[in-house]
Amino acid sequence: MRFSAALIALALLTASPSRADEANASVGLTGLNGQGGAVTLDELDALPRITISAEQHDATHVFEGALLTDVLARVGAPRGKAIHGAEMTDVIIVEARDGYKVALDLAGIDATIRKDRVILADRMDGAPIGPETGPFRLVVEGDFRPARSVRMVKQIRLERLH
Ligand SMILES: Nc1nc2c(c(=O)[nH]1)N[C@H]1C(S)=C(S)[C@@H](COP(=O)(O)O)O[C@H]1N2
Ligand SMILES: [Mo]
Repeated sequence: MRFSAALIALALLTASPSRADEANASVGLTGLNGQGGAVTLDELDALPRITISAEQHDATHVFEGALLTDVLARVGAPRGKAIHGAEMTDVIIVEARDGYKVALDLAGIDATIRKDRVILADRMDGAPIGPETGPFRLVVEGDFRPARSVRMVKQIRLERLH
């Protein structure tokens, strides 16, 4: 009896992460030289905040977060004028908890090269994205179809192709 009550309590806890768990939620980061890092919800909140309107199944949603460029700076990713030559084959692999993966080119997310912005979002329509499809979601401004809008982002890795 006691054991099954404990099991039920455990199941409930697992199904609904507490606020504290969510605040500690993070995305793992890996730089070009394999250096590791992470960004938590609090750290993402402290970066310059960007708002993007994006189509999601015929509805327009407002996503808020930080530039992927600013997030990747935490693991030393090249940006701006530093992106040239060898950096032109640097790719970003964004991986989700369900195994979904999307690759982007580093040059393609840089504000000195392209107008459309790419953010790591933690809020949608004024509220946290939440644990089911978030707490982190990739948003690529200007995309017609949200196939690159990775839900449940778990890890972001940089790699140089050669
Ligand atoms: N983690 C994860 N993110 C994902 C997908 C997925 O299967 N897993 N599908 C993508 C595709 S193909 C689309 S069209 C959109 C759909 O997002 P929505 O369900 O919020 O409308 O999510 C994208 N992000
Ligand atoms: Mo899709």
